[in-house]
Amino acid sequence: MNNYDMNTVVLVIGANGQLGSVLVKTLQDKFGMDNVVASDLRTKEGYQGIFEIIDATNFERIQEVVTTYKVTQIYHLAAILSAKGEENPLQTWDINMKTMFNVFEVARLNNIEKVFYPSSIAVFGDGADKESTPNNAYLDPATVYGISKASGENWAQYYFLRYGLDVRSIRYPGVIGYQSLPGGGTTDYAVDIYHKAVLGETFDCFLKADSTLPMIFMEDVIRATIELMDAPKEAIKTRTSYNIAGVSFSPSEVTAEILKTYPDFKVNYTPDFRQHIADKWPKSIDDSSARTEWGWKPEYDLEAITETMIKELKIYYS
Ligand code: AKB
Repeated sequence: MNNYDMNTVVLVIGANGQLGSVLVKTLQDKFGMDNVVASDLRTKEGYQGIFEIIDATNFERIQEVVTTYKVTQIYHLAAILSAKGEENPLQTWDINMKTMFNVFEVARLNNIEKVFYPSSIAVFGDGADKESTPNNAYLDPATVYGISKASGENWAQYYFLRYGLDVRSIRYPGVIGYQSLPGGGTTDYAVDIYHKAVLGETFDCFLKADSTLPMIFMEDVIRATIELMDAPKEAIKTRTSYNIAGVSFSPSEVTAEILKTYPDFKVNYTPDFRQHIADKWPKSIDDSSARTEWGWKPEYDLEAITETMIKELKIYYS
């Protein structure tokens, strides 16, 4: 059952990104084309629906779009991710925090009904157990992206406790989808590897063969996001961010799965600085809070992900 009314108007900031581009379509199906405003730094060729250019470091611009469209919910997906963020740490901090504060402040001042603020497994560091990392593990992130997300989670909780702003958040694992490409993350290899396999090319992996990380399929992560946003307010007991688990695997495990379809597929391993980032992150996630509080349950395992990725990318490249 959906607990929104006919006046729901959703603004998605960062709509051209890996997740944003898929989420926008889901939101359009749910709320109607006229009730979803997609936004990013640049327009997207062939985009269907309402699109506004927003640089989320500009408070007035977000305010303007919120007022013009009478926005009631905001999904703030724009951020500089773990690997890209390390190129210029101070700039990454500035952008990730400024955009977050702008969204939270516009939401507070305009009585926005709900805000979605994604966090990441990047909030974890050496202080957290690597296996079945619990929701309330100690957070000592080792990347500026992780630090910005750990701070953002606390600010989300602050805005809820202090102002009653209904901010909801999920710690995303690496997202795998055929619909869009990731950019600037440490988990990006897990999408790229499928493209190379389908194209018949050798894959150069920037992580070690046995570097296990938590991942999730696009369909699952979109459903998780919508389910969290649809959950009754009283059910949301965790106001920092929720762990969600999809599936955990290493480059060698996904390669083994791909080899079932492409027996000649070759992978070279040349770990770079992203290996150091991956080494600090969990291998698997305990998502019992999300399961208990709003009924989260993943559907795609590695076999199902691989089957779908190969099937869809074959169509895409044919
Ligand atoms: C990244 O690799 O930086 C992201 C993430 C796990 O948040 N995909």
